[in-house]
Amino acid sequence: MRLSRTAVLPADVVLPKYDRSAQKAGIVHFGIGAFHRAHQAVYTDDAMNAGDRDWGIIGVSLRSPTVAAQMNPQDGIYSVTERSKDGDKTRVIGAVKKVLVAANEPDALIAALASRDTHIVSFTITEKGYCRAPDGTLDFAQADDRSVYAYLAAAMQRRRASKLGGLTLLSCDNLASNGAQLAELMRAYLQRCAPDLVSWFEDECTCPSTMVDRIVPATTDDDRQSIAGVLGGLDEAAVVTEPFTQWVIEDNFAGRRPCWEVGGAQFTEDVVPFETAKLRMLNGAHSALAYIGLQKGHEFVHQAVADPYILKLANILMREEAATSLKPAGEQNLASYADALIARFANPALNHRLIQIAMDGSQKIPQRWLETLAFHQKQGRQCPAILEAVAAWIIHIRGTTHVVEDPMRDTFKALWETAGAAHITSALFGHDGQFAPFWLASQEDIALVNHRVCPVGVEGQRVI
Ligand code: CS2
Repeated sequence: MRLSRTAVLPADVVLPKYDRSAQKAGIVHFGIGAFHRAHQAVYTDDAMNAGDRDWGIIGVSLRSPTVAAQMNPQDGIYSVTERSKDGDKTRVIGAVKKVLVAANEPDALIAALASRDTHIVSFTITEKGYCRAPDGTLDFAQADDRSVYAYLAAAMQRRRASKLGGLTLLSCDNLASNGAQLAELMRAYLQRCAPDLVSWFEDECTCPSTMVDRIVPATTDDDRQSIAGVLGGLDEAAVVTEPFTQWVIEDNFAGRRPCWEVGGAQFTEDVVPFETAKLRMLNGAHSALAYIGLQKGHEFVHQAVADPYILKLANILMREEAATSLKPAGEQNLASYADALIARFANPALNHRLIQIAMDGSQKIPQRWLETLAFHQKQGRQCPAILEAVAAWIIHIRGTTHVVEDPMRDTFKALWETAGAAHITSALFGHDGQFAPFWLASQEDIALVNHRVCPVGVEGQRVI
């Protein structure tokens, strides 16, 4: 049996409480991976369970047909399993109506974006999906007619022509001020490719910033098998996650929005303090665990934090380096936040692969580490824990210990070949280095990182 609208499920599995087929699609979501299915789609399901209507989600994959093949034969239905030491809790989510593959069905996608029923377009397209150049501006070489910007521009054209209202563009990716960045990038795209739409976009659309948080490891075949045991049938689109979930959203919508607060979402004037704390503490520690943990032979996050040396380093990174670079909002307590993060990382039931977090480091480290380093540098302070993580990342991107998945992989390979271990740190973070716009390392920082990247061998020679 395969999970679908007509599948008969065991009585103890929690199901949607609304008539799915009667719901219009109010949301188009780009990047319908495991994270969205375990996060926003659950909040949307909660809202519809509570009686809010017409917030069905049309999921979009830009190119890959994988998720469409997993979800469409199941009528968009899938399960979320929360996993902790107390056991598993599985629930079926009905919010997703269908999945479109943009590259194969551009007209259907543009029609969905331009529909009068659609109010919100949301995104979990990962850091690289925004097509940014290293300096953060829109890179037109990447932002082609198969990027989100092109589909959005085509839909805006139609909405304006049919005198429909604007859209709320809701970025749910781990970028600093994600809404403001999206607004800036969208504006840059329109200025070049559809200048007559710029003022319509500015007047009619909004781009709230959000902080999203839930740890969602990639689903494995073992997960799918164990969940099939619970459901009595196969769920190809199953997701596994932790019990914790958080969503802080800037309250700035162009039109209607679901009552996501029933599932615990917080609406606020200013998301920045939550977003920066999450990026620098949670994600900053995550990336450090990933590169240092992999180097020390660990596979999962819970194994890395069980290593006393790495645990100590993660605590220093979060409490002494990241937290002290932040301006917390009144209700934020960064010390208890760090305690809660360590407990979440240690969840023994969640097999979160370090290699999954190690992916796309070039897109992640600016907001996770480099902003913290730059902050402390201005006060004349060094951050030894982050610098150790930087060294582990530099070793990782050489590609000799693990496969590197990163849009800058070829650049890194070439840099390693020309600079060698002795000069790679300055090639990345010294004057004219790729990452110098975010953080220009001092001679002392370079020496400290170099010491790890290029240790001194027994004969006093640098080992390269
Ligand atoms: C992780 C995040 O893969 C990664 O880079 O740091 O996906 C992290 O699990 C989420 O941001 C948690 O909310």
